Amino acid sequence: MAEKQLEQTLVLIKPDALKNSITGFIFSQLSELHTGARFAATKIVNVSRLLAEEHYVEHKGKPFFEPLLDYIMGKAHYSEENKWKRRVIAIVYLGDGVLDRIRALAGPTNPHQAREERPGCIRSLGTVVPLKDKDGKNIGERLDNLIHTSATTEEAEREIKLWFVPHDIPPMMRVCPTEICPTHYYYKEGRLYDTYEPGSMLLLAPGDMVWKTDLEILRSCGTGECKKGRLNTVAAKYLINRVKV
Ligand code: 3AN
Repeated sequence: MAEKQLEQTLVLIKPDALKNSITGFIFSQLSELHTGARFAATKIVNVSRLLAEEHYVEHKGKPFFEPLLDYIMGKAHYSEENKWKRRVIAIVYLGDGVLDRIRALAGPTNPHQAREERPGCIRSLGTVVPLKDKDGKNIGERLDNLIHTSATTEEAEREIKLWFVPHDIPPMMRVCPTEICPTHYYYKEGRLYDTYEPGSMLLLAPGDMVWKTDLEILRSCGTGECKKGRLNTVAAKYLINRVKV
């Protein structure tokens, strides 16, 4: 009998939830008792612009894109003086039906709508912040909705691979295929190198375990200038918590 594919989802506890100390409430809501979901991985992340842009790539170009980046990077909730507090908690959950169950507990994207339609859901505790341009003209809203949760199986896979490396997740809890990296990869300003360049960061070394798709992207990039978008989907993760953001 073929082994059953485990269902996985990514949850981000965003800076407004941390600032308002409702992390415990969220963990409790998402507990195995309520959702059947089991923790597979968790990490505290100082979100870089690179990672934020990749996470919200589908919203690039929309009027709320820049405020959305400031929000997930913690800039909207923590001043420059308190920038060390800017972080999110990223969690991988596994279990039957976790995508839908956790999305249902999170509730609608817009906290006003959440309060109206699903009182008591997590996002019903969020806020909607009006956005104005420098002349005071209304330019939309920022939805401070406390948590992110993957929308589909495909999105969960893309997002988990963006935030986590295989060894963040116990081997029996990994859903996506892995491969052993046979070579060195260094990264600097959107370029890939196979030997150390001054100022570059080592992304991978021979023997490292990586997502199969990461290696496919790195191989297709070759060295030097790469189709930036694709390289950044891989580089963003290996730079997590390695450089000040
Ligand atoms: P969800 O987080 O419910 O899956 P998405 O993926 O459509 O919703 O949007 C991701 C994030 O982008 C939302 N959590 C919200 O912060 C922001 N966002 C989405 N739509 C809007 C909008 N119309 N105005 C402002 N922010 C938005």
